[in-house]
Amino acid sequence: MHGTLTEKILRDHLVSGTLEPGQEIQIRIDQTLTQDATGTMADLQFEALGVPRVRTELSVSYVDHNTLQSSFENADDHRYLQSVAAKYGLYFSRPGNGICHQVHLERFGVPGKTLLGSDSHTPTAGGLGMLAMGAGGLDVAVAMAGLPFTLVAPRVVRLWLTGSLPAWVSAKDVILEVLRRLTVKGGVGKVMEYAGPGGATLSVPERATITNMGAELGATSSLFPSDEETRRFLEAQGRGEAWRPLAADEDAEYEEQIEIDLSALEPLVAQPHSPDAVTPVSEVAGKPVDQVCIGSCTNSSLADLMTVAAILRGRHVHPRVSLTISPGSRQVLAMIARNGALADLVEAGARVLESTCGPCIGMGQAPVTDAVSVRSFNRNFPGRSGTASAGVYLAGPEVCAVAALTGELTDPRNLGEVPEVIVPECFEVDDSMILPPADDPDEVEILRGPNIRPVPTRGPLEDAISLRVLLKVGENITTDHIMPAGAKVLPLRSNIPAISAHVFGAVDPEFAHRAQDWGGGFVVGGENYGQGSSREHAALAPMYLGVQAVLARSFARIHQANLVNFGVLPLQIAEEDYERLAQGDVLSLSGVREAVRGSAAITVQNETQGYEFTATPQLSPRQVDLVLSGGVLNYVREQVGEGD
Ligand code: MIC
Ligand code: SF4
Repeated sequence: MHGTLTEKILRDHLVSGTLEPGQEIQIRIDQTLTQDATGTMADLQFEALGVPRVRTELSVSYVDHNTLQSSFENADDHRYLQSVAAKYGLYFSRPGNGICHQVHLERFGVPGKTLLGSDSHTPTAGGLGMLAMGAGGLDVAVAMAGLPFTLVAPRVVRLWLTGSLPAWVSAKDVILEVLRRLTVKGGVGKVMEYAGPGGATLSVPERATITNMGAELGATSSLFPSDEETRRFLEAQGRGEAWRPLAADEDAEYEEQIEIDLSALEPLVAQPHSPDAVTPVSEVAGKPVDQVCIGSCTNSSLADLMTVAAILRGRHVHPRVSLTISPGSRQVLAMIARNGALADLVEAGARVLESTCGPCIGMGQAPVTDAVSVRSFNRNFPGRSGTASAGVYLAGPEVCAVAALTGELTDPRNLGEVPEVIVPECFEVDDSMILPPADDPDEVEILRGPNIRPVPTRGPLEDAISLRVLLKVGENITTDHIMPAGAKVLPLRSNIPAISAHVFGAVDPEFAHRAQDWGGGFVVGGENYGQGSSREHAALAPMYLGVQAVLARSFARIHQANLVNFGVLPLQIAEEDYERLAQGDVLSLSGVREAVRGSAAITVQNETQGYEFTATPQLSPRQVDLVLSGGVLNYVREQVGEGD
């Protein structure tokens, strides 16, 4: 990684370890972000650490996910988050102010700094030349306490962009092309570093669309250099002083190089149910569409919505299509309101929603049965829209807008000239929905509603475990499979006993009962187990149900860390062993603690089928003690206890 931009930022922040790909390193975190769906757990954990004030340069608590208040839970959580922010020194972005990643890009991101967020799309800020990463809430809470973040030093890939985007082709098509080539596993353990003359032609929000969806590649992060375009964006936000130039050295060494000629791209879509099932829209043209949703942290910038408005202006949404628009931030909404684009959207028949995640996380707008829904979002995992039978296509805002007009997937190039959009030189800045921390923290009382329950823990890792396989799942299982989101389940994010009833809900509704009846057990998975979101509930709730270990062919980075943080053992198994295992098999593991301590393979006896195989703990040296203690909270308690 010598001379790469990634190396420069990591070196500036290195606390311990060697910058060799694959080695465990610790880095200083300058900024953190949390959002309401993961933030209540993060804040509860931060409170438990007993630190009086956050020790970062900046920590922001956003409310953008759980904004449908159909009962008291979400409102209670928001009030709790606001009181924690005031007391412990976080800025609080109120509900309605916008989606965390969009607002962070606009108002807080700084080139060359590190950002850790309890949301997998935190690398959006990489569009500004920031090294931004997603993590579980507990890891973010620890970073808020001023402690370094541990990660495996990444391999660095250079994505060299040449040419410029043709008419009707957008930044979304760039990242869809990368996903088409590399798949949802293609970025695991890597930072995707974009550069080249083509990159220089892209605006910061366009770059952010690309770095945002690096999460779908499984990448640790994605970033662009900080150049004149970055300066322009920061100056337009009234934050010119935050700018500094940053780029990789000319002779930087990369593990892999990929070249993309922007001029050769065409409008693409990701087909149901994976962001890497990418095909040109022309190949699926003519497919009737029921719903179009535009927004999300991927594509909800001012330019995106002005482009959509310009396409829709003077036309009307097809009678079959329900079109929703979620502006990325209050800034975007205020500006389209003033410049008339909002009126164009409304007149065309769009349903304008709050500046929040909304339909992206199934917080309302579940489409009709068997729907085809076309979304400018980043994830189309099964069931995520709230309608199990729906098929979601991911596309750029242009393809979405045109589908809303024609009522079918359409190659937008058929519409003729692309309408020209001129983004103003200055954004309207109004931070009045961002509350600074209290001046008198001692006076602030933490306000907890009945929905906010303590974080459960388990006992230390046992040496001998004999339990059944509760469930066997396939490849690329997402955290949406493990711990569904949506309007019904999300309000339970601060209440693990309640939310655990929904674990694997869409895959096997009997899972939670079976786990309880069988006294816990194991989950068996294929490759890239736990890809997708950072939600630690996908580890915490199975742990609460007694899941002792996950035996999988490989794990996604954030989910692996979350399993360890809550004392669930991640075990790697070979393909043939994966094939043989079946739900209900009784597995006996012995000498577990010894094997974990020595990073050795564990012998597993399949009592039901009568054979033996091995499973290898997937743990970094630092994680060994955590898992032996039964998770970070136990580990910290032990350490504190020993100190007494
Ligand atoms: C998502 O897009 O899946 C989420 C909701 O933003 C998650 C976080 C969460 O589950 O709260 C993510 O991406 O990490
Ligand atoms: Fe919100 Fe969707 Fe972005 Fe997740 S991916 S932060 S749910 S807009």
